Amino acid sequence: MTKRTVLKGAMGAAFAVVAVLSTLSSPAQAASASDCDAGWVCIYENSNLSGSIATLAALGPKGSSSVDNFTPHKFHSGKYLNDQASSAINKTGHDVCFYEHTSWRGRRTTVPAGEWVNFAAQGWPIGDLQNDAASSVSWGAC
Ligand SMILES: [Ca+2]
Repeated sequence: MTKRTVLKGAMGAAFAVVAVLSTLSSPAQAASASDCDAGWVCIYENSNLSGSIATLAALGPKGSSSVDNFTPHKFHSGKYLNDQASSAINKTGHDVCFYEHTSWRGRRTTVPAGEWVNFAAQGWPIGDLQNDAASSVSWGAC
């Protein structure tokens, strides 16, 4: 084996290690604030903007309507959205309000324009919507 061949073999092994480490540090379905595009309100399965994301057309750049029932909607992972939302980021220019029940009823929390919130029943002024409880959303502060 020539010195050149040995070097190539060592480099190949180094690349293989890097590839494995990249896979380990990027678990499937992981997400963060940077995964939410400008112009959207993104809803996350877990707190601190982690887990799978749900993007509803009504909460996108062309959205103007509210969503009265999360039941038919899913996260990108395929998991159903209703009663599973734990955090949300608002990359639009308008406040939105999340509600505990369908048809904009129950406990509620505003996600102000340009900000993000954990749904953790923190009380006024953040709101008192609990974790894994959101079932509808409307534009405007609560
Ligand atoms: Ca959740």
